[in-house]
Amino acid sequence: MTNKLAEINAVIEKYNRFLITSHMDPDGDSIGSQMALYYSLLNRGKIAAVVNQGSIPAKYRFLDSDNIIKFSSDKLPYTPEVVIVLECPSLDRIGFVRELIPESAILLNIDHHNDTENYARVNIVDKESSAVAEILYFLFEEDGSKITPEIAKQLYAAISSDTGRFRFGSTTSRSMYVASKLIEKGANPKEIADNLYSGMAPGTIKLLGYTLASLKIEAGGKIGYFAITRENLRKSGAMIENSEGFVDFILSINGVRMGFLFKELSDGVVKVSVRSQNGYDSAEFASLFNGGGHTNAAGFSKKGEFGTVVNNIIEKAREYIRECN
Ligand SMILES: [Mn+2]
Repeated sequence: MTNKLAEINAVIEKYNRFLITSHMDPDGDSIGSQMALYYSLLNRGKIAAVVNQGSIPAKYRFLDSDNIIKFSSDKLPYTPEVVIVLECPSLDRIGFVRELIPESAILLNIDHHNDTENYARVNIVDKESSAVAEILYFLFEEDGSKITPEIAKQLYAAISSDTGRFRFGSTTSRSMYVASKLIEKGANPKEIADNLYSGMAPGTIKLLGYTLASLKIEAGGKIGYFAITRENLRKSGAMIENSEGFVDFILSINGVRMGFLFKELSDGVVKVSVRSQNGYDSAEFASLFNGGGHTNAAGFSKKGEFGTVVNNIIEKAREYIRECN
């Protein structure tokens, strides 16, 4: 990886105008990584913008109190020479930001998904990294870029959120090493954890209650799933984006190897989050429905009547579990 890090730093050194982006509906790793890279580029005397499709979930808003990330397809005030795509397995996933990339731009891709395409001039895809933020730490270290307390905060928050508070199988001694270095450089674990995991609105807790109460267990206890219906969303008064992290409760249930959260969206689409452990592969399962992700966490969307879609997917999951045995 070190050679590629040097290659990316050489491109950054040579050019001045940058666009940073990530997958639509950015998560904690996308947001923290983009913010960290943005501040680092500024410290290196560069001009940079961050543009995403979607919005920032409430719990990550503390990472962008300066409103750096733009969610509009308006033309940039300059022509970017280099576009850095973070945390994004394919270029389709950046949505409308594609329209802001000039033909002439050099693309750089930094990711850690299982199925990332090599769509850029330089591609760093490191599946061993728990978060893109972990790769960025070594990118900054490679060329001696200063990791300010602000940058340390962003990277630490990204790693904490992508490892489910340092609990997922993706958590390695290297993730912990990087986290410890980030604390040395000014990240405050308590403050970041309070921002990420406390301060929930009452409606979010109500929605969590409805979601947990919807639990169903299948396949002799190996499959568990929750649903968020339009009805429960309305009753709770929460927004669908407040449900991030709910799915992670599913693997806390004794015996559950594969878990799902089904979200009934307003446009007849069902959004499905997949979690798995002990040899079952979430990304492989999601790929049956044109989705993707990691071994232990993946996702996809499917159009159709909510109950029918849920039943079909659970049926497929039973088959999948049988085949793995
Ligand atoms: Mn990530």
